[in-house]
Amino acid sequence: MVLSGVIIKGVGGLYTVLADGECYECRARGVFRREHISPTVGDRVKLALEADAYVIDEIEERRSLLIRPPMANLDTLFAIVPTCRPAPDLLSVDKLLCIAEHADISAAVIITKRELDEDAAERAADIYRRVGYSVFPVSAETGDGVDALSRYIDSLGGEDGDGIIVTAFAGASGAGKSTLLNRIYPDLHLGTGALSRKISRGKQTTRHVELYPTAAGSRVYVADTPGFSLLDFERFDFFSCEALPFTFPEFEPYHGKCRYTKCTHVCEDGCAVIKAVNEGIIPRERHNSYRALYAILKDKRPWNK
Ligand SMILES: Nc1nc2c(ncn2[C@@H]2O[C@H](COP(=O)(O)OP(=O)(O)OP(=O)(O)O)[C@@H](O)[C@H]2O)c(=O)[nH]1
Ligand SMILES: [Mg+2]
Ligand SMILES: [Zn+2]
Repeated sequence: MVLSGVIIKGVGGLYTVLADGECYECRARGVFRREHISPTVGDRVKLALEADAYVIDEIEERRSLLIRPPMANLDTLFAIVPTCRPAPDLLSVDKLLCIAEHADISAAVIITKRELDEDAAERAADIYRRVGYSVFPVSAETGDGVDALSRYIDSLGGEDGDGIIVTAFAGASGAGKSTLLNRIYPDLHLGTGALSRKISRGKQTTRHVELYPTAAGSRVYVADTPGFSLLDFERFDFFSCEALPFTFPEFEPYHGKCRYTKCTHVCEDGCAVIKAVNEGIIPRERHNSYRALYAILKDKRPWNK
């Protein structure tokens, strides 16, 4: 008998697969390891019975695969940005959004801990609203903004349809991903961490990716994921610097409008993107991230990926 399901958790070579509403703990066939394919949370898989135990027998072709957070077939990525404590690192947020855009994954932005500084939360929210993302400033402490976010997550399930919708909370360690998930879904009881007092950074409390159901009967699942640390920052899913401008949705209206056809939009005269930045249409913070990411990608070679 063959079962079809989705990997919702994988730790140490042991996978939890949700199939027909039941969870199966299983291992993967050795052939995947030999072929250097890692079964990943979000993978659609087929299970086969082998000597009384189910094993992952087949992994369906992936629509997308992210390295960080390690997830397959994401439908929506929530980029989690703290208002402060730790200070928001917009470059890594923008990098995450670019990777999602490049992989054709829809994205939304959540600004956490807004009660710590409402003005700063609004400023951060404004940047991403101007880009065109759905933005949710929230406080897990006071509950402000949490209902609107919860309704948005519910709405991702649509009216009907089958199969599960895979979403994830991703962002810096200590940004408040697990705390917020607990606030929205009190049954989860996820572990959360205090910030290191000395460096005001998260201490990587969440250690593995796991997908959780959002509500009884809902198709929408949301993953809590381990936060990034500064060390991870250099790792970048590889794509060329030529592809980078197309991962900034707010550059869209300006493609083909620069003086030079090969304009990189970094510093050229007659660049339509830079003009839009100077006119206050494109947020300057975003263009700063663009330039920094462009520099990283330009130096990147396939072999030092
Ligand atoms: N003031 C305030 N603190 C918050 C809020 N949300 C989370 N925190 C605190 O931020 C710290 C980190 O929260 P976590 O939920 O563990 O952060 P995380 O993003 O899951 O971190 P990792 O699992 O390491 O990636 C904890 O001390 C939380 O209590 C909030 O809305 N307001
Ligand atoms: Mg966590
Ligand atoms: Zn240009």
